[in-house]
Amino acid sequence: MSLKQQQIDFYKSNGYLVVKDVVDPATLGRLRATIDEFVERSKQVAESDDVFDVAPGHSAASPKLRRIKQPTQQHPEFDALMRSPAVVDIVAYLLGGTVRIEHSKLNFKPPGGGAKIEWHQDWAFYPHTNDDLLAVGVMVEDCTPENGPLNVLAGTHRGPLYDHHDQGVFAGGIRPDALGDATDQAVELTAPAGSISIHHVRTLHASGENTSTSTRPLLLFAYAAVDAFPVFKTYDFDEFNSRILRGEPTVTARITDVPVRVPHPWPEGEGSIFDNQAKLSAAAA
Ligand SMILES: O=C(O)CCC(=O)C(=O)O
Repeated sequence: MSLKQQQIDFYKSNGYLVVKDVVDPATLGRLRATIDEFVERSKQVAESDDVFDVAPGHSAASPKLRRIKQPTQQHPEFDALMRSPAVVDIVAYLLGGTVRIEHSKLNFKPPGGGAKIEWHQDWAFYPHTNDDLLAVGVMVEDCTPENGPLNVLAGTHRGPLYDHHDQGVFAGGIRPDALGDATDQAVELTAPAGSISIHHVRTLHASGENTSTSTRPLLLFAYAAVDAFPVFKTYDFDEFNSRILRGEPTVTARITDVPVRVPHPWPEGEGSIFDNQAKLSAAAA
């Protein structure tokens, strides 16, 4: 799918974009069936593991699934969509032509609550030599004002990098009092199933509770330009290059004037964004 110049300009000045009708109904049907299988499987685990992030108290009788980790590595259906021209063509327009897979995740917000996500910038988790990185949110179900859609603050991709540490440890979120009334300007990214949202890696974003009666799944695909190299993180170089979808491997990093703080020291344990942010909220309360 191609993007109009107006959509590219909108993304460049606002740091986010919503595009409708990207994922066709047949693919959506298969995604939903695959997700249902994982939700069933998650009922068998007692605590978070390599595949599932579950909240404390999770059980088959009272499931509290928060995330499927790296879904593209768990099932070909997710992997095919992350590599599909329908999505990657759009990403290539916004990243300047080259595309490398960064990572994927599938977040759940169950009805009547669901884990709230505090304001944060993805850049705080994985700074690179330049900020040509973004995340695509695939709306597997409708995203409505009631079911905890992604909220963004327009234009913040060009602003400061906020402190995501709390008491000297990386906390994965910004203290709720740090943004003041700026969050009054939040834009809700709502759209029908099959749409995608796109947010720049430095755009401030968050999401609230799900007050609806059905689960909100959000499949997130993060991509980087090929010449954006991670800061203070090592990879197996062949594996790193094997994730290139557009462009050629390079050893030349493009370095631009970007603010960088490294996400260290990393908190003890799983490092789940949900648990870390919960500690942050408790500290700020
Ligand atoms: O699932 C959501 O609503 C937000 C997810 C998010 O921002 C994240 O996982 O980094």
